[in-house]
Amino acid sequence: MSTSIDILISSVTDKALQSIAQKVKDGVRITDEECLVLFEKGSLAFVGALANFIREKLHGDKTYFNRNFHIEPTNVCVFSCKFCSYSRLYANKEEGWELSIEQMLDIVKTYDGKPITEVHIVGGVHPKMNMDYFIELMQKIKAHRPGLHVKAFTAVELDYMFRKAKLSTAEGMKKLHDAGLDSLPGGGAEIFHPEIREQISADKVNADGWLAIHEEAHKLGMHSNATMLYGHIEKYEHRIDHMRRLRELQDKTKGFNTFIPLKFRNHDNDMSHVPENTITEDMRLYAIARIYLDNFPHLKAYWPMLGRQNAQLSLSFGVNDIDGTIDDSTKIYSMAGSEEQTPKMSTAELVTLIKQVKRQPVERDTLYNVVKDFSNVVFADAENLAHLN
Ligand code: V47
Ligand code: SF4
Repeated sequence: MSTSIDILISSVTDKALQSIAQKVKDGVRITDEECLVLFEKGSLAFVGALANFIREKLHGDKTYFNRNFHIEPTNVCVFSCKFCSYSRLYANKEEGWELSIEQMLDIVKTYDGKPITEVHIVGGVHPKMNMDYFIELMQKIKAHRPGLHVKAFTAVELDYMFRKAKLSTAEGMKKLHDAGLDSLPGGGAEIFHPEIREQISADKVNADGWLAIHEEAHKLGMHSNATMLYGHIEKYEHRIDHMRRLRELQDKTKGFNTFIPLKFRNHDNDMSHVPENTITEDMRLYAIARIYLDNFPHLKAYWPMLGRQNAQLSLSFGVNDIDGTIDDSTKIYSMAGSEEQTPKMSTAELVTLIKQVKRQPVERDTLYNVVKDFSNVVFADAENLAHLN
């Protein structure tokens, strides 16, 4: 009996696409040139079917989410990324904020007794929030709630912190890890290729620096995520270059958990004249990333940025994770124009969203240990829960 991938292989007439489909069926890695063929010639249906084949081979219908919240210590930032709608030069009453350690601990305490497993801490690069400040924060969070997984600091924040403290990456990472830092989020990667990086975020850590920081974390046994800010001025070649660098590091360390493509949103920033990607292109990108990044276990659609309805759609294009409950604790995407102006979903809403597209909702912790399988959990008013935008 033919499987659906056999039917796909026999139905496609283009030889290059046919050979890529055969590789996917055989579990063979595709090359950069083949990835370009997918971007240039692969229809949404074709790349979607291949990505879905891989997703189901790896995870079946399992779709992960977690219960988390964010803390954004500040939006004051010494850098000036052109796509950023969030950063400010100073803290002032209207627009800039800078939280004290006590204020951040108070946020953590609002979740006392609630079944949250992760806090995600990222923000701007404040010239006065240094290594000691964040070591104290890590220690105090862990003293208050030892079981809470602390996923914190982009490589951009870490690079600045370590350089200011005159520490090597290895020394700095070890100090933060000892203080309670459990893993790294994937932010700050943007587009690695200098042709683009120099135009959109010239003054922050470059590709090699970003990769070296993640490699160091992996050496200490920590896991991390990787992102790519796509859909602006980059070309397909730049996306492939970005993913190749990640795939190479992952071959070496196996420390990445998840790849998270971040869709450029164009509201109120220095790149507002650049149109946003279409949803079709978003889905093609997710699918192609799933096909190319054969050594990444997970592919995440971050719903506060993509919108919950599109995140739901992405579950048919290779995605097997939609991040977490968030609890309206991040402003990065609402300020950049996302339709999710107060990003917050209850567990019931997330579960319903996943079930509506006939997938299996599984709560995970940050490291993808299963917390609870929600397949058979029925919420009283499930039909009314997923408020699609
Ligand atoms: O590095 C900033 C992006 C990132 C815009 O690891 C923008 O689990 C689109 O990395 N349009 C920070 N994107 C957020 C981040 C992240 C988010 C969720 C989960 C994880 C994880 C990591 O946000 C920045 C930048 O690439 N960003 N401005 C914008 N206008
Ligand atoms: Fe600063 Fe991050 Fe915004 Fe760049 S993206 S300006 S590093 S807050």
